[in-house]
Amino acid sequence: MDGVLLLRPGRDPNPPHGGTLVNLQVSSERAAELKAAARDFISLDLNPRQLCDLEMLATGAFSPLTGFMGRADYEQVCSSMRLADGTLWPVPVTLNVPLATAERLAAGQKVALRDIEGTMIAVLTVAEIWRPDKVREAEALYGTSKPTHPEANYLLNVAGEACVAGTIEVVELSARHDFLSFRGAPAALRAAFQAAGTHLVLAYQTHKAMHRAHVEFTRNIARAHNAHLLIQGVVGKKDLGETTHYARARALRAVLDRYPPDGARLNLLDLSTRQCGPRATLWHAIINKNYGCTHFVVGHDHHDLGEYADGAPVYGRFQGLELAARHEHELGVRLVPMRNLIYEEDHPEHFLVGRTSQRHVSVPDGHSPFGRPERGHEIAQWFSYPAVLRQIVPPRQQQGITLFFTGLSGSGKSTVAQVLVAKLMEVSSRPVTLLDGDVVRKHLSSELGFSREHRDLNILRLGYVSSLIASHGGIVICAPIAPYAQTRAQVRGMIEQHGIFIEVYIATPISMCETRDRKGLYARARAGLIKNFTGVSDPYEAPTAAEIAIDTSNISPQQAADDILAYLFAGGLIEPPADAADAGHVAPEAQAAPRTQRPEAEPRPAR
Ligand code: PPS
Repeated sequence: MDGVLLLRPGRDPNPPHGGTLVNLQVSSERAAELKAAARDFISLDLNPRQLCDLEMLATGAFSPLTGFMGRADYEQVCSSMRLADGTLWPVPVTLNVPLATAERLAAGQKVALRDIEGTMIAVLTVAEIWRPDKVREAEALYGTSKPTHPEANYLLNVAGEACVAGTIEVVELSARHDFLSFRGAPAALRAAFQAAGTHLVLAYQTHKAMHRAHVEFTRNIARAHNAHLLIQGVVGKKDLGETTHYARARALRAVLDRYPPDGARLNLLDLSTRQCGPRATLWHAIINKNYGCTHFVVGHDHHDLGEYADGAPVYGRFQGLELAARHEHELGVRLVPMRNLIYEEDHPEHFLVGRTSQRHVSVPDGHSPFGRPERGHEIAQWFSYPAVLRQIVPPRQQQGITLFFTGLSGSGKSTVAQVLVAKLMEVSSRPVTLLDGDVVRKHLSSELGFSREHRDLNILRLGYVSSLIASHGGIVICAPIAPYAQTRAQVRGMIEQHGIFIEVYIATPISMCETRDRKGLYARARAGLIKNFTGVSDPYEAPTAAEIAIDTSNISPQQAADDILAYLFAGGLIEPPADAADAGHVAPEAQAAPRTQRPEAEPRPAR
């Protein structure tokens, strides 16, 4: 690690991995030729991960790879972190497809690789179709083949069973519309460094925001090495409509003025990381080398996953650094280990290495000792910058909220939801969307019936629409029966990535629902005229840990809506208007403690 690299100013001080920067993009004439011929090609729609990989291959960020791997490279990479020709390369980059797709392909055939919108990105001329040993790959890469590791789970349960390899001709890279000034391909960045006479470049790669300690560390270490800093913000593998990366990119952009003029540059990296701990460290060092970096910052838990649910660490501390350090000479990149930093009250602007203090900041981890900033814990100003926090922790009142009602037919879901919409509109100017069960079935799920499969599909559609609204800071009220606990949990998972999820169990007993029977459905169900009727001839799994539970047997819909409103006020999720009580906008009881099960609503990162 401390070995000195021989860098000769004037020449290329750090050639790409394998010696040549790969460029798979073809001339405009060839692109036109391929587009014209594409009508007869079989198409493969790539998922977000595959699109990221293709872009990295296309621009040379994965040099010396010139395409998705064939079996020979794959096997060597799994067993010894080397390509078949012996070049150091730790991570398989394969194009996995379902067996049924592989069976339609043959060597020599041309395949159109398309993005989510159907645009042809590249043409692959098939050379090899082969089957990977996914269990062996998972063990080699992740140290486990258990699905508790999310990447092992993806590999074993989502990725296709066959792989396709061959020559790739890139016709047109996926269009980008955001942060264009922070998106440079390796060749462009190399040229920019060369034009500026920058021979030493220190890469700091992160998929999180940078706080004061990260900035202090990188600024000092870049100065100590007399190097320019390249902040590589990983924003790859996002789903359509996903907005998290905007907040992350804005947060990274917000620290740029903390560096000397021309001392640091931000680049957004569409890399689909693999969370493979030690191998990821080595891989990222290679990728950054391809971007022209001579130095690479490595944390003790570089791109780690933390712990499994039982508390066992996924990877050992420092393993990545140790692995990369063993190959440092061959890599030709100087590794710069991160250190834990100290905050000293006497020096509020500085984090000094190697001293003791109560306020100890673990830089690689980067989270506040007071809790994860993304979770909305109060953050001390010494930990981060207001401009950064504004991006990743917006005020609770601006975070998207989904109120997910569940309950039997006739329990009062729709009525309470309608009253709640009216009350929310009275007190807040935030947009409120009501997705009632009946209405959703009419417009979104008109072809669905009431089998378990169809009910689940219906609820997942509802969850998807809600997650989109929540990701833009809206308030959504859903009011389906949603009888299955597992499906409700799945929807919670989808939405909590984007905002706050509050389950509202309308716990009115079936006897009361049946007495009301406004639609006459229970009578018909009892008479056997409606099959699979929830509560009568189909199950309803009552929530056991809903944030709010309300039995409408003995309270009015207005009181029920006030209870929910009170929950939102108590959690600081909605700001009560200053004049609310005086002007009679909010019933006085709505300002009192709500009759709820879990009064503490957990704030979520906003996007
Ligand atoms: S689910 O299970 O969440 O997909 O159901 P949901 O979309 O909320 O639709 C429930 C409304 O459909 C009417 N309906 C039935 N409900 C339950 N079981 C059966 N078999 C059934 N057939 C029709 C009923 O009017 C429900 O509306 P609400 O407002 O709940 O009474």
